[in-house]
Amino acid sequence: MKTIYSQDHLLHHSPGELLFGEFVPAFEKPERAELVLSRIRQIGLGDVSPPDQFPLGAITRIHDDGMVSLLQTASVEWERMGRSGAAYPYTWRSGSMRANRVPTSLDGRLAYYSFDCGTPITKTSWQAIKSSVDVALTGAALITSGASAAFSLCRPPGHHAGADYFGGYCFLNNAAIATQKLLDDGAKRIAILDIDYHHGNGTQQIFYQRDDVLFVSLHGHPDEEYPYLLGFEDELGAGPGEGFNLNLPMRWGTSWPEWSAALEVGLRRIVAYNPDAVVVSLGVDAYKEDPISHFQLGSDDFTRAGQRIASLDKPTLFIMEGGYAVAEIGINAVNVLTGFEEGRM
Ligand code: OKP
Ligand code: ZN
Repeated sequence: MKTIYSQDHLLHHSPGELLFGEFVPAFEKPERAELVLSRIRQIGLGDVSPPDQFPLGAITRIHDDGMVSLLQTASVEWERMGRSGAAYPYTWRSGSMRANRVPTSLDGRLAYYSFDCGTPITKTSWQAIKSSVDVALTGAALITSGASAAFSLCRPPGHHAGADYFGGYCFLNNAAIATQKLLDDGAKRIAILDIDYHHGNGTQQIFYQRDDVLFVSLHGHPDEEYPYLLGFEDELGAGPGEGFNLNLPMRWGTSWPEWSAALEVGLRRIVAYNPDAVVVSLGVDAYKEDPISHFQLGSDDFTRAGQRIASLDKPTLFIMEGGYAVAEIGINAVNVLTGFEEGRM
């Protein structure tokens, strides 16, 4: 399988995040993608190519214009105010605050368009954010031109980013943008299977009212796990999208038997939907040694997961999301891909 990768991801390097009251080094760091890339080369998964560049219109199909321009200018505005370091939001809008007017100040717009404190914008972040989208879109173009599978080695990740908010280390929703591109290029129905440990709240929100995208997510139960406010099983979609959202939340400590049973439920739902292609939000933070997660999957379980995803027998675009056990991130991510290839034979 072909991999799409850009070294521009190195231009986003978070100075750190606030975690349970302490400012700690960022878990989402550049070596993550470098280690996945070196594992791909080590086992000879296939060609690694750079992305093509796509117009901003592919992004604004999904995201609010004001948020996209904030991501581009925040660090310059931040510096102009005499501040150093990266642009961090300081407050957030919550349900009872007015949201019918976008603030004009920088801090106001950061409050309006973000939802957590772990997603700072540095001077060079935009170039990395844009390249991550291009990596996803180039993978989508491969699928449209007939590839049976492709791996978009995206960084920064995307599945927490909604139409008008960023957070959770995610700025733009790579999987959603790629999905929309597949539809715009002729697909009728796309299924997104999100196996990252965290709920893909952004992807869910973007497609919640639509029936041309089925969203299926396996994740830590929001009673216990980030992002806490979304990912419950009673979120089924709305309007024309009713019945096209499936959340499979699981408790801390979940290991392969229960996780794979949920995967089978998700796969059956996807089979019934009969999509033209499948987009996999590929996070490997369900791994037992992950420093911020609480599932118990082993490295071989990722191979098994890939094999089972192959049974769908659909063109499949893998998009890199999370995974913070850096020592094993290459093995775990690439195991999904090699498992998939084995399952296809
Ligand atoms: C991203 B992905 C707040 C940090 C809270 C965020 C976890 C984001 C996971 N300072 N943790 O789904 O792997
Ligand atoms: Zn995650």
